[in-house]
Amino acid sequence: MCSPSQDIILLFDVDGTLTAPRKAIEPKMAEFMASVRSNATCGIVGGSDLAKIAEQLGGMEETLKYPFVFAENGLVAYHHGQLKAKQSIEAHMGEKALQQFINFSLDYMAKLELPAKRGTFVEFRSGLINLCPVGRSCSQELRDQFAVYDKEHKVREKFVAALREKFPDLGLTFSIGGQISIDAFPTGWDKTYCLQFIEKDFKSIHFFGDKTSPGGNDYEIFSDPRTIGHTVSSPADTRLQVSQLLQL
Ligand code: M1P
Repeated sequence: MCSPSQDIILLFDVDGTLTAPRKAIEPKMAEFMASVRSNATCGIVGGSDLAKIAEQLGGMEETLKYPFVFAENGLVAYHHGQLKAKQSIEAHMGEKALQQFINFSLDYMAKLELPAKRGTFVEFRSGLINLCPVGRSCSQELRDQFAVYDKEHKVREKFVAALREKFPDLGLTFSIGGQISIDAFPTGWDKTYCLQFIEKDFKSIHFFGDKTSPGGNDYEIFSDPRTIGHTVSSPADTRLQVSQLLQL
């Protein structure tokens, strides 16, 4: 095995880039990524927490084979399996503002009529708050159903508009990154947050993601001047574009 080049680093989003949304990585893709890791330094930049990223990437051991794992956009950052930094939205916002925000969100979601609702409408993470109108404990079938319903009825877009109107001064950014939820986090705590951990050590930083248009959770890092952004349409497309880049 040759050692990976230290000149470039390849950063990968998870959902829609390495895996289908919220699904586990396919064996063929996992095998491909192992060969990519032996040719270039690689990192993962996901909106989810580490446990969920690991669930999708074949377990914790497999996930920590990536030298850099940036969970929650890098607000929880690992280098060679060691926790390097962790941000707290709780400390940043303070209890009062947090409760106003959570109470408003729960009230807004309580008034929504949807094809189905389950549980866990607010998931509090270290660096962000995830709001989920259908409830995170929904089945895969209800997840897919909500995604279709949301495309037509713009449930999340309207929710974000209401949040922006209600809380213009909280300094929060809202991102519709996945299929069923909204991530809310302090402005600047998007995926570009992770770049501070690597920008001095690599000549070029390539980023591969599928939600690279404005409003998508890959947009900021994709368009950041410190990265070379690649828009992919699926894990198969990621394979193709990475193979071309590294001439594998
Ligand atoms: O793709 C990243 C997103 O994945 C999940 O989104 P959803 O459950 O809506 O499909 C969440 O973990 C979200 O926080 C994350 O940004």
